[in-house]
Amino acid sequence: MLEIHQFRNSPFCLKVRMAMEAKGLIYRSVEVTPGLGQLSIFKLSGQRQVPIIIDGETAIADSTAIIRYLDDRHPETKLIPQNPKEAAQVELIEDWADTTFAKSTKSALLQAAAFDKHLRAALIPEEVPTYLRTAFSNVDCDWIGNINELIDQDEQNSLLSSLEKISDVVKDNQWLVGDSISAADIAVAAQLSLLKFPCSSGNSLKGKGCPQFINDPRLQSLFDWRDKLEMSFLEKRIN
Ligand SMILES: N[C@@H](CCC(=O)N[C@@H](CS)C(=O)NCC(=O)O)C(=O)O
Repeated sequence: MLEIHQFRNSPFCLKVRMAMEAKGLIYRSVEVTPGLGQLSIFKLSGQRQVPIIIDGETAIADSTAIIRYLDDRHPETKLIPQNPKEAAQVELIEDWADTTFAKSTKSALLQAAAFDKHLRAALIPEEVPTYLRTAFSNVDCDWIGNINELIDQDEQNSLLSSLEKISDVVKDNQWLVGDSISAADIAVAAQLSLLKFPCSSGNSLKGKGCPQFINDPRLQSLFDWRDKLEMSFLEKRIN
């Protein structure tokens, strides 16, 4: 059976889980403890980052490479379109989501977590010992100084502006590129998880995230679109 080695709340790991679910693949998740646990990732794949997937004797790292690997072996639901123009559009959107978008969502979540001890507590992986979890979630915000000084406000404004445009697109279109699901939809939906955690993040995190995005009425269609996408995977699994 396919295995994904992951940090549960990593958007890149969610991206790979969504790709496997879109294809209806059965897989097993292996939780990795940040730090020490990454030694096993290094042994398996020659690099330390998650996600990796294990398919028999083969280990593949990097969410983008993993999706191409899965598309070659399980072409049922192609996530990279055959049409060259659409394939190019998908690659551009996926690359934006994995880089610019990922960087800005991470800063936004860091900012939100600095002010919300419940969010901080929920974000710490279960694999981390309880005494450390408690200590970390109770740390006062002073430790980070004035977090607003660390946050690039232009970056956050530009993120908001890009998301509003995508939100308008998904009001009238089910998919970002062409007429079927692609890696573009999955990459964007996965990174959105840090702004508002989806149901699949579990009870302690679902619906939590960055209040300035969660409460923005212009982004509601985007979060609804993401939730609908996740729901369609769940229905696929049940049927
Ligand atoms: N380009 C990689 C990025 C993966 C990545 O950034 N993984 C993070 C978790 S979200 C990680 O493993 N961080 C731990 C580290 O860098 O040591 C991909 O698309 O899979």
